Amino acid sequence: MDRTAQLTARPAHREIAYDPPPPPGSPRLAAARVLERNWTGTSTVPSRSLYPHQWSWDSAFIAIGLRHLSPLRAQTELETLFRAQWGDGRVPHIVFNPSVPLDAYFPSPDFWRSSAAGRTAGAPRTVQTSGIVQPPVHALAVWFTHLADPGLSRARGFLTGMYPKLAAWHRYLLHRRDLGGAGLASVVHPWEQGMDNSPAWDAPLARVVPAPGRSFRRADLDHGAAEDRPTDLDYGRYVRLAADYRDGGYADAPGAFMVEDPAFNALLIASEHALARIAGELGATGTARHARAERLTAVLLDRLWDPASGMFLCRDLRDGDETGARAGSRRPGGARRSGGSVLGGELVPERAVSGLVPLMLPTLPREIAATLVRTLTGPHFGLGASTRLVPSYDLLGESFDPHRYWRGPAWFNTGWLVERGLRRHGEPERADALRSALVDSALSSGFAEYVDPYTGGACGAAGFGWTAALTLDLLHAMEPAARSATAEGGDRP
Ligand code: 9WN
Repeated sequence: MDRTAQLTARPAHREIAYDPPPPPGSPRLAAARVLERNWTGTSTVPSRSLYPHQWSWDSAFIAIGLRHLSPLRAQTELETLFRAQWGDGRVPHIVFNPSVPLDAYFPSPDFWRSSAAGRTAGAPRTVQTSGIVQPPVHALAVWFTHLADPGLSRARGFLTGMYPKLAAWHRYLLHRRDLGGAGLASVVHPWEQGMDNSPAWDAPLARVVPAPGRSFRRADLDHGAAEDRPTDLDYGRYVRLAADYRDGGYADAPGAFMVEDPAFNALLIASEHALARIAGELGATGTARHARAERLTAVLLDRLWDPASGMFLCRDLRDGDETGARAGSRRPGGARRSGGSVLGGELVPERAVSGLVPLMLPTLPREIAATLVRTLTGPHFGLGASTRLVPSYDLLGESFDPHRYWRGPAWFNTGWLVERGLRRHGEPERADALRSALVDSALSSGFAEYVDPYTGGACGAAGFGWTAALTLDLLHAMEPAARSATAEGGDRP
């Protein structure tokens, strides 16, 4: 597509011109077809059936792949998401498509009631969203998308438009969500961390009194096998937590569930490095942001590193806090430490893939990176030994299940993050092997949402957005021209 046409093009339903067009029958074409099917005109749904709206971290991963096909669409994807940003800076985890029937996904817009319940927090009036967030992969995605076509990006003012929005997003997380007082962002719902049903949530969730089953209807079971999805009891707890948050006006006061998670914070740190790069590109200095990212890396180590497990763990801020043990007790302004003290909580003794994601961080001490690689390739995760992929949970853990949501299967976004980490920390052969395994299983599974870590068998939704997009990114990196390019060191200080 010529440059003028790209600049003036309005994204239209299924009207896509790829430059260069993928050859027929190629893996690239197969992935492009998934992204084409899932494109709505302004953004990409994770899955036409199971997830028919725009999801926050999905869109970031999708843009990272889409940029290789259409930098304009990748920019549009991210701009659409940030048009739904709230006044307090939060980026909602779902942006609802008003033309999708209410019963297609639960919880639907009439559950979240964002524009009314979120008014004080600055929820937009014209678009309906959820009120919780997802991991902040966005600055990284914006930076990578810019690098795919800097000329187009500059001509459209892409970075100039996105920078203040990204800065407000990070500010929200680093201030309003620093519920523990140590500097890390906390999640207040398992859906916020994106690995919804991880065994790491079992103990913190056990304190939550579930909403009665008759008070809601799950839509996910219309599309997914019940034995692969979270249980009804877990869903009742998810609903209770979200309803309490909503009924408190989405105010970020301490509540029944408050967890500092390693992947969520590692992505925030990597994105802070990317934001520093974006600032530099816009003529400002990114030094302060790089320095903050380095400080946060040190806090992450201090708060979440567990030498005995050889990896990072989640910190449950409510553990040992009797006053927080009453489910649903959200005490605005209350439980937050007095006098600026730090909430202790306890590490959750469950090995989940979240604890390996910080391997992507550039300023991780050498011995920590080496330990993470040992854990990844040891018996608990088995990479290169019992599996070619990265399981979402400890292969030896009591709760391991190769098919159930985030309790064992391999996901493509976490695999992609770990692949980057291996490459960054001097493990190119392991990274190459993981990359090949990710591409092979994405293709053979029909771009499944996730796969059995042992067999690569497809699970969840087929034609899944980030699986296709990240496959494109990995395929691109395998091309000789990309291998020699250095452009992407965007999250390096
Ligand atoms: C709740 C959309 C999302 C992903 C999450 C994944 C799943 C939703 C659900 O689907 O979560 O947000 O209904 O289970 O766990 O990571 O963003 O693909």
